[in-house]
Amino acid sequence: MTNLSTQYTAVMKFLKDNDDFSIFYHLDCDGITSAALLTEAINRLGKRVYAYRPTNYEDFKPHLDLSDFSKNIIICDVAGTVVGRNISLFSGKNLCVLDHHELAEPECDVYVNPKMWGDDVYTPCALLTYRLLEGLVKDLDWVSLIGTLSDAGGKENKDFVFDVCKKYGVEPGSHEFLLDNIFGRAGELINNMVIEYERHGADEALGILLLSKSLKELMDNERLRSTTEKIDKNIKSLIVEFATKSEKRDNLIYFFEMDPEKRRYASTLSTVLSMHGYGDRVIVIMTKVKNSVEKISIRASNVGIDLPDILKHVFKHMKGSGGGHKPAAGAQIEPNDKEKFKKLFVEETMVRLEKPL
Ligand SMILES: [Mn+2]
Repeated sequence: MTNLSTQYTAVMKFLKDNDDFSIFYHLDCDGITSAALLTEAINRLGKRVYAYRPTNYEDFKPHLDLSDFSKNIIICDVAGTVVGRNISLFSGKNLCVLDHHELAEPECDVYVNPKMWGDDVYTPCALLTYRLLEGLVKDLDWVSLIGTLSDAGGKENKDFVFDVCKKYGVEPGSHEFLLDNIFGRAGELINNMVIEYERHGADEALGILLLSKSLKELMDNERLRSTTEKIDKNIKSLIVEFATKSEKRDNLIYFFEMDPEKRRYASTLSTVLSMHGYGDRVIVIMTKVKNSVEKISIRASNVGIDLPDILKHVFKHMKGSGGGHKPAAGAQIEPNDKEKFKKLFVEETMVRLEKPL
């Protein structure tokens, strides 16, 4: 039978039998904290990690060159299905995959996913890694909690959140996902590094995390603080710009054309807007990303509409593509079709409103 303890044995064997490791981690706070926990565990076994690779799912393509990486690769927080589809990339390597997404069985040396033993509780990779390697990194519960909260794992893992908060004398807060505490804020600081400096920022955040001996030291880090201040300043001015320049239709839909230079803030901006005053509105942020592509990001958190369905109907009448989830979706059109898109999007939304305004 497969369970946490059989997989612990398998991971420990992988770590003890081998010597040089490269860690591939997902480019977000859950991936970064997972990589930090793994690194500490490896170091405490008297071994080293020689290379890191922050990854997007899109990276796992045939052109990904692995020749510069160690023979032993650990991948964390990337869906096993994505690894499995691209398994030939890793031929000749020893591979260990730690994952919390859907169950897959990529042909690798070690695969760990709680769903293997029927555990369907939402368990971010930082919590999985911690539970797996607790014997080696017990004191790093605070690192695991930062990753767990950042990946929206607070709601389903309240006991863990409350235990760690109690240990550090922290009030867990009252947010649905228990994000309104210092651990949640630490996750924001780390994710901000990725927003501002992308792949390089992820590596830098991992380095800062590994050098921080405590949560306080992490929170006091000058680089993390100044990056967050920079982003906050930019978001604040974008909110003002949104309020004055967005184009309002039917008191419901707000179209906003964003400066391509600020594109990396689009997702944060729409989240902040939907939390502050625009929660029951539809926010449509449009950015020209190439001469031929206009990218559109749409949020409708509390409106009762199905965005992918609306987009499907819009694209029956014009060129473009889109999809996503009911309250959050994305689309791509040609820049010349902006007005056409706006008109169709308003029409298709208004006929599908489930509740009258
Ligand atoms: Mn992730």
